[in-house]
Amino acid sequence: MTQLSPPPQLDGWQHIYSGKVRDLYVPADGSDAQLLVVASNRVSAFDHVLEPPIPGKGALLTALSNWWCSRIDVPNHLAGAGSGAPAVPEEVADRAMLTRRLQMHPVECVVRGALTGSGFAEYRRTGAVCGIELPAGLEDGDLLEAPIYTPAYKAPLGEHDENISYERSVELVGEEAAAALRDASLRIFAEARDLAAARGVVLADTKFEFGRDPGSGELVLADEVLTSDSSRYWEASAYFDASLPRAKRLASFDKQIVRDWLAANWDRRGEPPVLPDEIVARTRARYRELHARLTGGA
Ligand code: Q0Q
Repeated sequence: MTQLSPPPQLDGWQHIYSGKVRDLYVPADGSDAQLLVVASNRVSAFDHVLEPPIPGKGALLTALSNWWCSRIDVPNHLAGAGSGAPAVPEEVADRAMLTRRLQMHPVECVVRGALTGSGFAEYRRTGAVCGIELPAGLEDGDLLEAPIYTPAYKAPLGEHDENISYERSVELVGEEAAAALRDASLRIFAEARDLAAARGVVLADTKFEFGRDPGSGELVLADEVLTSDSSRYWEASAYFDASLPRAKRLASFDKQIVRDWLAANWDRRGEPPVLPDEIVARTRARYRELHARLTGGA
């Protein structure tokens, strides 16, 4: 595994955890009502964090998540100024989310409007995804007749998340919460898909995470919302151009450029090679384009 560089010390905050691409802090004064989630510029693929970072990635994904939160009609975890939390340090202000601290549900709420990636792989093996039987003959990237909810169990640190059936999610979080997670996920997905479509972008799939407000018990949307790290977006003009080869139709607004380059230049043994400047620049441009397309450049 690539060694992670130590996360920055932030005035007023204490670092508690680092994922592959984000760092998590709590108020240094010991209060537990808020969290600071800081998106880094790191990029990961095939379970490795790569070098070098992608300049601007953390800020672009944070801006995109904030933008979606402002457009989607569901309670979210973002905490305004005046929440009583320490100030957000200036050096991370454009890539930090100040949030209320929730009790997180251990279920990743994946919604698929199209069949690709791990969902397509499972379908090819079994004809179903997370226990949902699908019609025969679907090909990689095909839109589904209606989006499907395909939850995954959030495995403990270092283990892989595991696709689960809806029934298994009921065992994990209870009947009422499981239904609420599913219904909210499908509703938000439909709202976001329609908004993206109006801007020439296909939202293929996404992963939501929800928590419970410890005070009110309300279900709250958490984590990054509809970013290109948590979602697959395709260019609609290419997707619907049947004359293009499938790989071009599914050209995505995420780290696919990085994945393709690594797949062609690394045997997946040992440490991955350093990304060339050109791959970094193209990946960066792709993140910027998605942000501009969806938000109108705001
Ligand atoms: C929470 N994470 C993510 C993570 C590694 C972030 C726990 N509002 C919240 C949130 C959020 N967001 C979390 N917990 C309680 N309340 C988010 C997945 C993982 C680094 C940063 N883990």
